[in-house]
Amino acid sequence: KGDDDDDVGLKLETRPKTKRPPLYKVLILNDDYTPMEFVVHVLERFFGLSHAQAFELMLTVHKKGLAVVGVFSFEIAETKVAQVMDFAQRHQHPLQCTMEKE
Ligand code: NFA
Repeated sequence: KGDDDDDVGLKLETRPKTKRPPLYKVLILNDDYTPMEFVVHVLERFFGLSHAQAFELMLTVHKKGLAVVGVFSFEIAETKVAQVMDFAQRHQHPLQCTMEKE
């Protein structure tokens, strides 16, 4: 492709930019000390799960070692992690909650 033209080297947009913001998985990790009922309560309280859903997901974490408990924008994920970590610490349980880019 020659360059003996009069364009200014700028790419014109073709498709419209509709890039969505990245999503983040929030994970709960198993440990040997946090009571099962406490984890169920956390999942109900901070992730809006029913008691049955929360119990099932708690058991998944207990058996597999960890599970994704929700997928959120960065700011919401960060808030969920902070809320769970603060709540666990206040109750002196070692429960761990983290986030990772999806
Ligand atoms: N493993 C914990 C127990 O047996 C329960 C638990 C589940 C802890 C999920 C953390 C996350 N008491």
